[in-house]
Amino acid sequence: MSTPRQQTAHVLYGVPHSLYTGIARCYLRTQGIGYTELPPGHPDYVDRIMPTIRRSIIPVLETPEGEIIQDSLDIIDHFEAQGVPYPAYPAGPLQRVLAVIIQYYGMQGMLRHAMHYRWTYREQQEGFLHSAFAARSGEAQAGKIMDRMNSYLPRLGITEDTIPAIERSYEELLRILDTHFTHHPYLFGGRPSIADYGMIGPLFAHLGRDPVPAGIMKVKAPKVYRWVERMTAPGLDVPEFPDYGSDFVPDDQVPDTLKPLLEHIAGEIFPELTDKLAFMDAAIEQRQPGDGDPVSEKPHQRYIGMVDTHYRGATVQAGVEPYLVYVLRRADRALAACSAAERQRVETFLGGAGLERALIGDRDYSVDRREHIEVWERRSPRP
Ligand SMILES: N[C@@H](CCC(=O)N[C@@H](CS)C(=O)NCC(=O)O)C(=O)O
Repeated sequence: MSTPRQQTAHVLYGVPHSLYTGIARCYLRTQGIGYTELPPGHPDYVDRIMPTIRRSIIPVLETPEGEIIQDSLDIIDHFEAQGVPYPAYPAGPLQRVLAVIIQYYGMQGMLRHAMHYRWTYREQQEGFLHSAFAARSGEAQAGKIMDRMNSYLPRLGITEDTIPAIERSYEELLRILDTHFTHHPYLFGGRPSIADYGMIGPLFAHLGRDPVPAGIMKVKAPKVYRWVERMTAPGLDVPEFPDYGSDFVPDDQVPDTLKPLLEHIAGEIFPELTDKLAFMDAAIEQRQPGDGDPVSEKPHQRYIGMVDTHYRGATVQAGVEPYLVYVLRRADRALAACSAAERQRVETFLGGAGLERALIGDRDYSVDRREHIEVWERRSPRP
């Protein structure tokens, strides 16, 4: 094993075409945190990081003090706890809960769009993808890894039956966001929130970069393309909004142009999310895991099973990832910190937007991360 790097800046292990690395990278750039990006093939990653986190996954952040953090969300939370120039969690409970739900949509729901546009159009963008994968894993391995990625499509619910709906969804999303970003630089106002960081994952690494979907974005939604540039720039990149300021919209209000996005999300994440939660409820009931038990047998296994469900009316099978609980529990925690009156206001809004079932709520389990591994939390379920 090699000894820890003598480093003065943070190291981000990742690659340009990785969805979750993009989330962490945008955050570091926005906050002006110096970092060096190294690929996961680097000896430091292979000899030191991988044995610590017990799987090969990116992004991983290594701090100058030698702390190792895997998970894009945890990397954000690490810096939020220290204080940053542009905090990403809105203080208002409604904005905060909605931001978590939008973040979930970006990090989980939009995997389908990202993977579809990358791999279904493989032939048209083979050279671009090959160059990226060869840079990460070498010429000899690139083709094999690309084939493996390609083979994930069915378990993500990307099939002949769902592809037309996925494309309609992407184009509708672009229309909605293009209107929104005509009026606001970021989703909740003057700086990126966790909602923006969730959405930038797929909208940068795949949809904003791979030739076929990036072309669609540039032609159909130039303001969204500008937001992608804005999110990947250092600090705030807002020449179109010189007087806007860097605050979230005041008084915990929801911008009118964001409401169609919430409708879009509600129309798409159900019944799939409800079905996945029901599957997880049953698995917990049957397996009765203890507090701290890993969510899957091996750390790299992200699914605990497959569920038959629907995506925009089409029948699909989808892998059930306990990680979704890890993301969405943040909404419950925001609500738990509210007064009864605030809670009522948020719940009424969620009910009106058809999003109340996005809360994990009163279940006797949660998902935590301990020693870099996702585990069931049974002790005293949060919130
Ligand atoms: N929840 C993780 C997901 C990270 C993730 O899925 N990373 C992908 C690349 S974008 C990866 O390393 N996959 C390899 C694997 O899981 O074996 C995060 O947010 O950091």
